[in-house]
Amino acid sequence: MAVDYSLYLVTDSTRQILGDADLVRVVDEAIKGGVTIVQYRDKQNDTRELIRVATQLHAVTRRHHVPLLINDRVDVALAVGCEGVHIGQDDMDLQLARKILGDKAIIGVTASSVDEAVAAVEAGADYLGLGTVFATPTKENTKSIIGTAGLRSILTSLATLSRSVPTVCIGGINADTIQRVVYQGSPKTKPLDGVAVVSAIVAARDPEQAARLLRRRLAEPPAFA
Ligand code: TZP
Ligand code: MG
Repeated sequence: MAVDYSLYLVTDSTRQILGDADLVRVVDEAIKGGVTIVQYRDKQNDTRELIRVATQLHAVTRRHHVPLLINDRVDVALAVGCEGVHIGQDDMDLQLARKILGDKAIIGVTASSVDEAVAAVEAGADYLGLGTVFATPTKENTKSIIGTAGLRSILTSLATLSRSVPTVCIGGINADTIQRVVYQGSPKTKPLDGVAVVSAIVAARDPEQAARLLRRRLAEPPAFA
């Protein structure tokens, strides 16, 4: 079944971003507002807690027929039986993750350069997360800020490959910046398949409305040009 990457929610469990809100509820509301895929990203909790929260999130995402992926942790994805994982350059090797999770799993890879993106496609990634586009307080130890120019050069290189892989971008994307990353204006550019956000939804007072606004911006013609 084709995966809809158009509005990709990445979670954050830190109180700076989540505030007093309950993560499971945030995810439920965000999906009601138009989120199409969810990645549970939690760098703090221990394994037992990760599995507990992921199981709760999976109950919600399944109800809405939206895929749930786990950041970094192939073991947690396997334990929970969710749809896949998202791995970075320092995480488990893609082929090993594939061996563990099987062909049906969705395996996404973060890429910050043309070389990383091409290698991930060749290794069999199901989609790529491209970034960090704009500097963001949500991810402080970001290795590389690629900007819209970096994003464009990766997309242009990917367009020359024989295998086409969906792409989403991440980093500093919100209602104000979303159109700048989506409409990059080059006919040679492979269009993005989606945008990934953390704080634009997780930190919002009303995650459902925040997701709706992002969807509206995705559907509107660009406000600049
Ligand atoms: N990877 C690159 S940037 C980032 C991740 C997980 C965080 C993006 O957070 P925000 O709040 O959408 O800028
Ligand atoms: Mg990682």
